[in-house]
Amino acid sequence: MAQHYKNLINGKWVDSKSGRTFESRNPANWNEVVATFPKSTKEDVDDAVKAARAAFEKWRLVPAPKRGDIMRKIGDLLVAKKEELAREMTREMGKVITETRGDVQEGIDTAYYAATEGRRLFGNTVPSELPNKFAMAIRVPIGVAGIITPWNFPMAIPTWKMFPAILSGNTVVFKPASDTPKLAAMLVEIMMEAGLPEGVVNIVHGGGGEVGNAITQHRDVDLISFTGSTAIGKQITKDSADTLKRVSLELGGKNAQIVMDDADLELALEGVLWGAFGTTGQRCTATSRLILHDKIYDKFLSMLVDRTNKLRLGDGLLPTSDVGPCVNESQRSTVEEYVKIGVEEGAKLVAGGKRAADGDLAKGWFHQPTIFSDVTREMRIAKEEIFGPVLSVLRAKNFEDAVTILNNTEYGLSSSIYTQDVNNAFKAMRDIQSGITYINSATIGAEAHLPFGGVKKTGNGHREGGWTVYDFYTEWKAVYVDYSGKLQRAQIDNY
Ligand code: UN1
Repeated sequence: MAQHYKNLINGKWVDSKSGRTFESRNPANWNEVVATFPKSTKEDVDDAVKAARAAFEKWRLVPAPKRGDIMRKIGDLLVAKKEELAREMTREMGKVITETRGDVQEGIDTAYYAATEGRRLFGNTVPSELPNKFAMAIRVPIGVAGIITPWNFPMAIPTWKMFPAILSGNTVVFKPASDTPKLAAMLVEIMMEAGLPEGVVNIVHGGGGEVGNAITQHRDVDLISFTGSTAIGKQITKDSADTLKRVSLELGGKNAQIVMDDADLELALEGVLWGAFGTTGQRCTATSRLILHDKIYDKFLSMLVDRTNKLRLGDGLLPTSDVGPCVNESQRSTVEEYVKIGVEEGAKLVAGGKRAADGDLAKGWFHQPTIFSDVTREMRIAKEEIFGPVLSVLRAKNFEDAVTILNNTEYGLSSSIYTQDVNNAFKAMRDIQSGITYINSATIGAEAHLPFGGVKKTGNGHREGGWTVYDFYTEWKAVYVDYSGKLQRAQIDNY
């Protein structure tokens, strides 16, 4: 019998009032049920929001350095359980164990960063224009944060959102992706073990349509942080208009790597293999387009095809696996659909292109790492996010052309250029339209203490990570202290 997890509401583990449940399964072996979870409803969300609201009134008064102490404890527990969490993550969503260890590490880094932020949360003091008057701006917590997260980074992304929210004095209602509920449950268990008071974090499992909507439409939720598709991001923006919530969105991408004719080709090759096929291409930051300078196009493509064909697909827990499965059947179908589209559009299929179902692979949702060459900029496979192991290769005449092709997308999360030319490197930093640019490194590899987020339709201007995320989770309050003992009218008595 598979293990059963419950929701956490006000410090108690409870089933959904609906009595319904759902399963989480292993994408490398669909017969294996990882665990079962409550399929929750709006009513369960109401209970969680009520608990979070009540807890907020106490939590906001706990000194931030004390909140930070709990974050440090969470970090310590994540360190102690890193291997167990990584193995369970591979079992639940498929990416290879070296990568799931990295995902847990990103959570650890975020916890320790939050711990230190407890002793900063800097405000500003500024001179007043009037005598005997003091002026400052301080950060205050906002209230209840609804946190809605995807399955591709089951540890990093929830921690990016929840830890700064909680450190800042807010309380949380957390709805994890229904493909990765176990990792979310394990994370919340750790947060409670570290000593968070009841109601500061609440978890409600279930689907986006039911639980997600109930959170985004809830009158008593003040903040929403969401990572997922652009379509849902737009819907959340509409839903939150009525209640004027503050919303942070992290949406689609169509990231590109440029390889110039002067690049170190071996290095660029390692970069694109990692960027395109790491996490089976299921990262917001994945390399989905490769833009090759005309002069090295043929040579680089043949190096790339050769190495791609050697990548070994398999269960991510096996040391022999380079690439794991797609997360579920529908994700693999999307990949297959785009392969069909690419062929119909006239791109040249030069590697992969099929689902992989030999031997044990038949048990899971495997798809071969796939490359299309001769892709032109108006093709759908050059423009739409696929979120799978499919790479589109385009040809550029020169540096300017390469940057124009790279920018020819409605998204703007990550980007990369391989070049030895320092002038072009600096022009790329200036001219590429994206939230993240790598020079001589792959499109993936964001570090927890820097801003993470994108421009154009990738987001709505907020950033996760580092110091920037604390602007999202706090409200600025201007405070004036007049110690003159008389009415002093600003703008009037002094001019
Ligand atoms: C994501 O794909 O949503 O830079 C997050 C990276 C990781 C985080 C990715 N550190 O690829």
